[in-house]
Amino acid sequence: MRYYLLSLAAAVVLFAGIRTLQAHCQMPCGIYDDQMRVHMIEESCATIEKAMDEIRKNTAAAKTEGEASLAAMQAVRWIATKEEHAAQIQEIVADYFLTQRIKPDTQNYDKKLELLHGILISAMKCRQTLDSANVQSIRSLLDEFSKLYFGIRSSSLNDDLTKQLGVLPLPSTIVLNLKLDTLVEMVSLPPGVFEMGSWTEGSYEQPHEVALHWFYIGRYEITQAQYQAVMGSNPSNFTGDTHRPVEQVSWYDAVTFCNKLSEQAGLEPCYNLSTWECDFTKKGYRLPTEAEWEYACRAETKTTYYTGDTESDLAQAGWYEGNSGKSTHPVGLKKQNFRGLYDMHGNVFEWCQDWYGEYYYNETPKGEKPGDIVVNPPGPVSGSMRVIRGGSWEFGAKNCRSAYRYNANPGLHYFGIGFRVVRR
Ligand SMILES: [Ca+2]
Repeated sequence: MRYYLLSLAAAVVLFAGIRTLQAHCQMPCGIYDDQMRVHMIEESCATIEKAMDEIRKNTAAAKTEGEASLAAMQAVRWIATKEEHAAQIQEIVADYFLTQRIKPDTQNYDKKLELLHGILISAMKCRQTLDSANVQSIRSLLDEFSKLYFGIRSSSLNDDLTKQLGVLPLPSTIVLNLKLDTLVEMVSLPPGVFEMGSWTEGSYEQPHEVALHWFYIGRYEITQAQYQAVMGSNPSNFTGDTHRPVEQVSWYDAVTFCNKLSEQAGLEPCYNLSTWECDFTKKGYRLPTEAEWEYACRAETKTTYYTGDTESDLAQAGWYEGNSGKSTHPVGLKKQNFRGLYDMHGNVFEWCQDWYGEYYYNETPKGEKPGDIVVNPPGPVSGSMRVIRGGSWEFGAKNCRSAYRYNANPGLHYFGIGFRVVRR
């Protein structure tokens, strides 16, 4: 009886293993749904735990031959289920997080690898044993990994700040379908602390720590098709493909677009179109603050560009003087960053919410206590120029750096300036 059970189990395990390999493609659908992947691992843990219980129950001594045979069948089903879910955990960790999401130049790289490796080992033990301690081990490793991956990344944060920054909401992407099936795709960024600025240029790029609440940001620059769908016109210089970014839009045009987009989505607009003030408490679309823009661009990297430090790294990520052929290009053709954003380097400069303050980084308001980190800095209270970021098709490599700051008159319509939107 025992031999029969074991050989049947082995056959089912083998079958389940093959089925798992065939059923999942290498590139999971919706690959930026990080939180969904974590949730799937949690669900698999619960299923494995239940399977372990059921297998134990069913392999306990049965009174009659009939009962034993039925129990054996039940146990085999649960073994297959346990096997399948442990394999799913291994697949998510190996094919999704380790292969696609965890990059060597991001913070806590070694620690993240160590935790993910631990999960792989524990999942393997779940396949081999009925010891639920292995499930607990996956849960605690996953919890630690999630804190590093999604959460606050500075040891200097206190509980108050952690509370203030909040947690990342689900879902991790939202898509607004405009007229003509024109989609505005937004990616959620987790709350966190990062070093804004660089030592490359003068003190106006003075590095300093900044904490940001979670927010959504457009995966792409706003395209001409999107602008046309919302505003009913396309002022761009480089026409011919409506997936190129819109340009020749002033800062005022950009925020007017944001308000109209909010109305279409049934959200409260952020801008007062008489005073041009932004109400950050509203849930509608708006331009990113300068800090939000750089946080989104860097996506945890500390290098000059999100792809590395050299000009050839930039060439992979963006359209700039060296590769643009003196024009914009359809959005999304270059390499995305770790958060799945495109064209943060080059193509068109992007309007930011902030007034430009040359010395703002040195004057950035500090928290109430010494050593506190500024949270969601909104930029100077007044000014004459607005910040633009990221460089453009006509600018050189150093102007496309993650930390590079530039500015323009908010009334300017220029063929090198467009924008992307954010919302809460
Ligand atoms: Ca850009």
